[in-house]
Amino acid sequence: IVRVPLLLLQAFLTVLFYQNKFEKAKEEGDLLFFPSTVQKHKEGEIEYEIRLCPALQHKPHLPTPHFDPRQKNPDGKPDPFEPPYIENLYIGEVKDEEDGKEYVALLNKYCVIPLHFLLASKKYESQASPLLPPDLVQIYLLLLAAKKAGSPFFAFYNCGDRSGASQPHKHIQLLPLEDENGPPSNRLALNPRKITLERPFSLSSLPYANHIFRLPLMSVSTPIDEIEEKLSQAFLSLLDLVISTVRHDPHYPAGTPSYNAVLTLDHLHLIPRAEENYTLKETGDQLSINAVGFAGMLLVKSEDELEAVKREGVGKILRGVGLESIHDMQVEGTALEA
Ligand code: B4P
Repeated sequence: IVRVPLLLLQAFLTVLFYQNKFEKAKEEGDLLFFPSTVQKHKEGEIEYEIRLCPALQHKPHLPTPHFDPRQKNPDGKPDPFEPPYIENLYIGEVKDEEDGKEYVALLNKYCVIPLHFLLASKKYESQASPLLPPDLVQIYLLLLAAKKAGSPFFAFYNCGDRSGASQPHKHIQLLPLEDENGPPSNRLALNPRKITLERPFSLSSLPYANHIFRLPLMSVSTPIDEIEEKLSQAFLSLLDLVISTVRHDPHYPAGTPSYNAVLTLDHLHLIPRAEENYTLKETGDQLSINAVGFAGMLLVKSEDELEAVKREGVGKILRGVGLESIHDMQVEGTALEA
């Protein structure tokens, strides 16, 4: 079987392809690069990363769009993930072998970490709709291909109007990893090694509701059907727990819940979201938190914001935009506590 994501990724990760593409897109103004610095910040068992990116202060703020799963392009704004694509951002396309569903891979226009790219559905789908089996398979194949190419990535999906998403057209994002054990929350999830496979669990050391599934070891030679079955089972069991969690919050608005998904080759994480933004007590600044925040990587735009975040505590901020931990609520069906 020709696994297209492998070929796509190999081409993308070729230094020459990437550097040429990246530099050309930057030079011609199609890609905006925002330099940043990173600090580690330990709270309890987790070492968060806080990225300071002052240049983002000049990025135009996109208002939260309307997320209507039934309506295409609900705000009537130009859709950056519809063809014709900006040639300088276009990486290539992949097609799911079973389902025939097509995706386009694009460089992230607003780039904080080089190599950040997106996988968008070719036909319009709503960002409020869940990840479907072909979505999960294609992302996982890309993660496998990236690891094989020696440049590991993780993937994330901001689902719904409280998830930190700014575009209504379905897109999954992929970021390169500095640590092969994944972003901070994944490294924490790897710790409880005694956890049995094929059951969701939560990390009780994190102060917000989180639902995690440890994935079996799969490789580029694992049959696609098997990858699809394992990932779909993981996603559905976690989505059930997200729904149970939001049902326990009497103030949660009716309709589809918002959540963040983080996918590595080890785990799928789903985090239910109550709010998009957190208002810092000290400065009054609003922080927009997306799935990258729940992967354990926060983004701030000034030194003052950075200091305020450290004083307020990243855990408290994430709890402020997430939900109460499931452990405090005795939700039926919740599995292991790590
Ligand atoms: P969404 O799911 O809609 O929203 P987002 O990632 O939160 O991005 P947002 O646009 O709100 O970015 P923010 O200022 O908070 O994703 C939309 C994606 O499409 C984004 O990646 C966006 O850049 C991209 N995009 C928009 N128009 C595009 C176009 N025409 N062509 C291609 N891509 C387009 O944050 C700025 C950036 O930093 C975002 O990419 C964000 O994902 C990233 N980021 C957040 N936290 C980070 C962290 N801790 N470390 C590094 N990067 C981080």
